[in-house]
Amino acid sequence: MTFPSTRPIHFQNWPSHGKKNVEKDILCRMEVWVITLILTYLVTSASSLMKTGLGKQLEIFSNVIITTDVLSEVSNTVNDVECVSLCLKTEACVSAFYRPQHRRCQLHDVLFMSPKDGQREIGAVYYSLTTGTCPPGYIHNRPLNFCYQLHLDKAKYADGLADCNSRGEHFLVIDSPDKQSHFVKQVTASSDSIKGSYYIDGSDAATEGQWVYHDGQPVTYFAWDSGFPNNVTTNRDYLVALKFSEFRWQDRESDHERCYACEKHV
Ligand SMILES: [Ca+2]
Repeated sequence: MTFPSTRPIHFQNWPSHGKKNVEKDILCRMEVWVITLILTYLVTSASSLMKTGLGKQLEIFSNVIITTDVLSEVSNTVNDVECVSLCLKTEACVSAFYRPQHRRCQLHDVLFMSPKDGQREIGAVYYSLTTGTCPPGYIHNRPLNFCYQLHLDKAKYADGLADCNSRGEHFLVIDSPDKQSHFVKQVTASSDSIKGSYYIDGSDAATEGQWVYHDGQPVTYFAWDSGFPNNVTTNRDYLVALKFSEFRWQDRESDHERCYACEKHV
């Protein structure tokens, strides 16, 4: 799934240093000095934010608020720029709602994908955090440092993988219990993403029973569903996180159309 309409926070709209004339009156001098200090602070803050990441507004969520999977809420937030900055400073934060009516910033550790899951709230805006090489619409789990995107348009294994490869990506590697827990939380956070099973990285097509990642390295962590793998048909050689098993893994065929997750190198 991609977000068709996004727009960045416009830091360039911030006021610039305009007063160059030295005022005769000492009060005016102080005023200029104070304004300069404030502007310097604001520009420095914006610059540091732009160096490390920023937010993209997901306009399909405009005037919508979702109150599940809340990491934290911060009151007396001045604007959406400050809200995105707070998200950036909070390592587990992936996305943020800014609620101007309440001057509140709401941080989340998942990226929501279904605006219909929310409630209507005039003025609410939603931002996906963008960090370095992890673009908007992707999920950057900074504590575990991996970046990926869920694709809800179902495809056969080869077609989904080709789509990932077209961007220099591969199917999502889930090589630890923490990654599996995060993946399940992300997938189940939205009513659209929970509807499908997902192809993830890992296959034993080359040698039955020897599971390897896309780069040939052996798979060392498995989140098998009970009774799996069973290889009941000869081509059950691909890892699938199954929706009916709380996204535990099964060995499955490659010819079924499923959702898939692509991981981008960070
Ligand atoms: Ca197999």
